[in-house]
Amino acid sequence: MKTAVKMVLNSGFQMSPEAFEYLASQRDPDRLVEAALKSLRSAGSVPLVLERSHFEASAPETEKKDGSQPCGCVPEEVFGMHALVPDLPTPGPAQRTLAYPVPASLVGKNENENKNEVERNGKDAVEVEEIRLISGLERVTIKGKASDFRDYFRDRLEALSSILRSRADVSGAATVSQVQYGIKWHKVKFIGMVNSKKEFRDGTVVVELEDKDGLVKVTFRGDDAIRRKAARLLVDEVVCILGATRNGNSIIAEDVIWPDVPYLSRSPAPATDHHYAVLTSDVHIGSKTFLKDDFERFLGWLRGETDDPRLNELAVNTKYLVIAGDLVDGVGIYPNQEEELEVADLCDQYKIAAEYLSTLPERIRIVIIPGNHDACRPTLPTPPIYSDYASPLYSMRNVLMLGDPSFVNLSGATFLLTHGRGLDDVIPFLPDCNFREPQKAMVELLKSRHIAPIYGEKTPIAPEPKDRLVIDPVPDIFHAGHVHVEGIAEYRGVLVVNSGTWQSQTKYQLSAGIVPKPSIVPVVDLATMKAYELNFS
Ligand code: D5M
Ligand code: FE
Ligand code: ZN
Repeated sequence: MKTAVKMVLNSGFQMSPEAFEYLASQRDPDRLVEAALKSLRSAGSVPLVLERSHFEASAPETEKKDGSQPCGCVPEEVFGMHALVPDLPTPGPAQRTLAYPVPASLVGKNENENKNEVERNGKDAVEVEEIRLISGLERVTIKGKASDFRDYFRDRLEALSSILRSRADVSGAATVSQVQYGIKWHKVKFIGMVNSKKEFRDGTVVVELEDKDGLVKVTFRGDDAIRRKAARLLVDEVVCILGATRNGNSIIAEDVIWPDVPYLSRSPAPATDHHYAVLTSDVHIGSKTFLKDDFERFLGWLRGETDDPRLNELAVNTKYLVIAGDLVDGVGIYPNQEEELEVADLCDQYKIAAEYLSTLPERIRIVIIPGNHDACRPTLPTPPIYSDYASPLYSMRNVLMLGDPSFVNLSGATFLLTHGRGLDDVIPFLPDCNFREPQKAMVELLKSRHIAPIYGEKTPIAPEPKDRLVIDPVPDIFHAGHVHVEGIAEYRGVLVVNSGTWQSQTKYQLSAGIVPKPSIVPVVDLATMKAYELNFS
């Protein structure tokens, strides 16, 4: 019971007396807590106080009785083949955390293959190979009017406020426009969006926070701890400020609370056998600096062409290959790019990409999202790569083309996939972050619960009615690329992976002092969530 209660409190929740009584009457209270926390995490928005029902729902008998999925995902709609994708309706707010099963036809499975899998694994292969799409196929078109931006930022404020309010330490927080100035040195606690940030010579930082009806000035000065928090604050992110009113128009900050992810001890994903997800990105096929030999060696390994039994074991059990953008180098991405292209035609680049990927066994399901070099619109969120250009990929039965960002559950592990363009914008503003260790900045994005918090830098954002760049639900694995430097971190039970590149240093990168770390591939064991790094250079 002690462990169970500790787990609840460490995760930022409180527990009702009925819930406590119920847990105390159970044989394995810590297991129940673990299961309940896991299912709450997959459900996205979380309550402040855990009730008896939260634990009851996680009891194994209940699960068996009604056959419901632990995360409450409703299989409302079944996707057909890729051809159906452009006709999908714009998802409404209620669909944010819904999951859809992707039928076997979409991921290309045939009966014989199934039979072999069943024989090898001794269990039902359909269950093992489950791919559930949470989001990533939306195609929302917007006009980009001023009112669209207003509504977009209002939704961002609302979504991140609601994540903040699920934290026990934010309970009772007001909003910016509810802050009362009347009394001198009156304690205040409120949630708002950072509107601006100014640093003065003496180290004082003044931040303006806003909500839809008001604006307050907050001053950060004093000890190192509060200065560090001020330094970490990003414009356009949403936080909770604790402080005191000083006079009629300003507040002295005492603490900042970010939305963050709740701490959850990781229990292994439902995959019980060692199934691997191979994560990569930034292949840049078509570029003169594409490391063809290394990439071919990598594909050879996935096909099982290696003498090393340990490496072969990883390849044979690889279920998924995830490509987080910049599959090709594209055309017209930067001035004079043609001088650095080996293949000048965009369709030819995708043809070559499909030829490469077609050499892999069909049992490996390939998930591809767009990067800024791919054939797609330049704004985030980005729908899947245009089928007009990448038709050879769309014809592959084992390829799933998704947008940026995407939430997809592979064999029980929820992946957040994004190319990572937001990293270019946040790294220069984040203390202790740099382009040599992009995984550190990715951890900061998890704390902000947003993949592109700063508006108006390099990454254009489409003002859709719902802010799909909010990190919700909390993923098991956060996978990005773009920076061309491979790196892995673990943060509060989330495996954070930047999957590097297959491109050597470009002229631009040389002039900007960017040193890529190419040809290294992170491989994740979905049963243990351990990541390996394989070097193909
Ligand atoms: O981006 C690879 C990395 O190089 C990423 O960190 C951005 C940086 N990069 C590349 N080209 C530019 C330009 N023109 N301006 C600023 N930063 C750049 P990739 O998406 O592969 O080009
Ligand atoms: Fe790239
Ligand atoms: Zn990129």
